[in-house]
Amino acid sequence: MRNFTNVTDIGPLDIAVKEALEVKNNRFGYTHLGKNKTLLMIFFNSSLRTRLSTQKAAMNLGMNVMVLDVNQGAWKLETERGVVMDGDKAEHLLEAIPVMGSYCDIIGVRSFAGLKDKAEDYEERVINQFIKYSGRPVFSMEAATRHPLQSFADLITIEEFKTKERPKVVMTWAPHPKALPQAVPNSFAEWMNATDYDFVITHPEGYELAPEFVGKARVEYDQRKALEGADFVYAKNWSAFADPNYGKVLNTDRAWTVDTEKMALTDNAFFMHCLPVRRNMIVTDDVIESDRSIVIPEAANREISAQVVIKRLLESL
Ligand code: AN0
Ligand code: CP
Repeated sequence: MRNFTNVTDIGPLDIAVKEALEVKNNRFGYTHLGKNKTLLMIFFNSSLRTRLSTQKAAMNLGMNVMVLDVNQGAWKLETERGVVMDGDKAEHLLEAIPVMGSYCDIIGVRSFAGLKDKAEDYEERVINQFIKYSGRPVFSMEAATRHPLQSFADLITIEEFKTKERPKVVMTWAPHPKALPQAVPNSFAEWMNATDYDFVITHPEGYELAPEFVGKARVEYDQRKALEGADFVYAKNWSAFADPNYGKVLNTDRAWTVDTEKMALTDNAFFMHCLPVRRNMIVTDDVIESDRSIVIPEAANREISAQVVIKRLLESL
């Protein structure tokens, strides 16, 4: 694997999940792969899980790890070519990327959607520039339109907890006070559509995701109807995708919050969320603390998804 930005990069999902479960049982069995190799993790945005789980995964593989928070201590970076750089940005990404590439063997990048310019976000300009100019394998730690390490961890988690061959998985929009990217729901949909699960998306009118991510999923605007018989409830907020409201918060209606009454409509479903989660906006205390909440094992699997991805990148160096 040369780069990892979406579901197709990982190949057949049954093989990837099998490898993940193997790695989970033998985390330190591959330290030879990372010896004298350096991972550089670059963050344009905040992170708790991605930062720690990816660093841990790389350390499990015997790698050295460097972390750069671009907005804390580095020069402010210009990303657009052709700009007269007479403002507050001291360095251009086009120099910074090959320089960063020269100090490492693999690069992880977190760069969220700006939610202002849909074309710029959906062309994945930032991570694509890393792929083009770094000379190194690059993996996404959440880019503008996808969060594949999260989706891979979600898939591993569902495979571990499912009791039916073909579970019903419902991704539900839930309210949040601030505008969030579509990366997590886009990516989750992309990965679920690559399985044979019964996959349903529910959200209020106006929150339709890009058709290429919705794919073959069923879209049900009635949240209660969507939740009927669900085996997994995957809650997430996202801002509007459709024009003219791209990146906007259209409502914060707590009628969409996942609570005990909604969970009672399901087939005793497990509750999932990528975290960080705002309690009593996205999900009530009762549901996230219930014995059907698997948000902690889900987060723990971020170490495993990252380890499989970095392992495969190391194997292809
Ligand atoms: C981010 C998002 O929704 O994309 C990261 C989630 C993993 N969430 C927030 O910014 C709260
Ligand atoms: N789920 C996730 O990616 O969390 P962080 O934003 O804390 O990395």
